Amino acid sequence: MKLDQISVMRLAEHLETCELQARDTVKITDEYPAMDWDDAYAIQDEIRRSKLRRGNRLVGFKAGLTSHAKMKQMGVTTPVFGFLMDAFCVPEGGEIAVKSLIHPKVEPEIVFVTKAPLRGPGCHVGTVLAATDFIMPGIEVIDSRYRDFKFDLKSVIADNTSAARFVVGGQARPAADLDLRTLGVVLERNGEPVSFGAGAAVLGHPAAAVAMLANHLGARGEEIPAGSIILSGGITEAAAVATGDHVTLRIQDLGSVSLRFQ
Ligand code: OOG
Ligand code: MG
Repeated sequence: MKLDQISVMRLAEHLETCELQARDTVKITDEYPAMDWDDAYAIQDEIRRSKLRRGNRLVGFKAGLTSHAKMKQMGVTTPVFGFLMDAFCVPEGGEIAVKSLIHPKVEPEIVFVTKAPLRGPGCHVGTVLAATDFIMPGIEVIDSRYRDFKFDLKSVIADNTSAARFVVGGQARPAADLDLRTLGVVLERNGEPVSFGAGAAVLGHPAAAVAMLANHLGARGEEIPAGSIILSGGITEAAAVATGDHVTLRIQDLGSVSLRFQ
């Protein structure tokens, strides 16, 4: 750690205030270029604690920057991990007020729901599939608190990996019934397809992203509890949305899920 506890607390409060007030900020590494990975996750942990203190419930986790499309779009090379609160969850077909966010984008995700705890190190695709209750389609709404969505990895980790809202829906199916690598994915905005992909875009197999997440948490003494929702990462690059937009994600064999922006 390069930052003292006071700076960690101050940065966490700053980023969460930007989130809650829908205001952007410069990336925090501009002010603290020496901060390291542990500092970045310590800031994210502090934001998580603050939300828990306010009565939010932890419902799961997310992996991000797990596909080449996303890594290329954001100019980074390694996955990042964040947390999901009940307050981020939008009902299927629900509405999101664009004004409550800074510059939202949507991305298609394969969602895992666990039935047994997963604790790294040593998790792999097999252990993840064995602990998975079912798979669902999900749309993640990301909203970086950084100006113009420009950041480096440490800044985006501190900012809970741009997590803002998510919706899951469609059909829930056991992982054993599906080949997650070849599942076709279509994201539509206002009835027009905007991006296409397949599950293998996420680290060759989306369960590999969940295994990385479990190993990351395990290294920090945490596990993925049974009953967690896990977003395995955007399959294609994220698409910007504006007031009036309607977004639908269709995943082969898993139906569709949608959201509206007003
Ligand atoms: C970081 C979050 C990335 C994903 O699925 O790749 C993410 C960002 O792009 O702002 O959630
Ligand atoms: Mg995502």
